[in-house]
Amino acid sequence: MTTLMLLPDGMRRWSQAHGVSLDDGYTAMADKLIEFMGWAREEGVKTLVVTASSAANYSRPEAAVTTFMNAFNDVGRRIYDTYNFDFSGSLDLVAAPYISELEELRDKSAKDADFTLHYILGMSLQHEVISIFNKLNGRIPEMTEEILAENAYVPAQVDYLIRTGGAVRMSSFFPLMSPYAELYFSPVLFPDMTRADFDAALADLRARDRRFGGYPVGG
Ligand code: GPP
Ligand code: MG
Repeated sequence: MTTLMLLPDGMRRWSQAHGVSLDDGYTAMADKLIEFMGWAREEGVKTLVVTASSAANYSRPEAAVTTFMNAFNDVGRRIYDTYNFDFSGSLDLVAAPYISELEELRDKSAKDADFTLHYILGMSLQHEVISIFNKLNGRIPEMTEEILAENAYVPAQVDYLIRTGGAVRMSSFFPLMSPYAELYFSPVLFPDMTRADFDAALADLRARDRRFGGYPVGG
């Protein structure tokens, strides 16, 4: 029941390196994401959480925001009848037509599929905590871990997280309820990712000694 979270970074640099437009770079991302889903599914991943944007990404020029939103919506259109699809995040940051389409895709997606693609849009721990507080303020007697988990942007405990693009930081993509997610940082620009890169990431992640804050078993 592995939950894998992917931060697909590096499309602007990939476009520049190949002398193509940002639109073409994000088209390459969309194709790679579909390929990546096949790999993940083959490896037993049940839920793939993809960070489609951070809250800060919406401060980019409008054309750049349109480019990445179009690419992510396009992937949704290409997979909804094969996989279950869902999304969450700081949805107030996202233009209404994108949200309406994603809602439509979510509702008609293959609910019985054994694989779920889940987008997080406008990811930001600060926005997340503030929006949970504002949504529930006055409606619950006290916050509990269960209520927090039900309202968190990332819908499941993340086992493994892969960030491509070379940055060794979480930016605002940390999954609130997954303190023991194992992190893997790849230098590869996402559109260049190969099956061998994916296998190497997974082999590294699977070899980790996961203790969840406890002592080693038998130790
Ligand atoms: C970033 O590529 C990708 C997105 C907008 C998707 C989600 C964001 C993440 C950082 C995972 P980019 O446009 O930032 O390319 P580069 O890193 O080359 O500037
Ligand atoms: Mg980037």
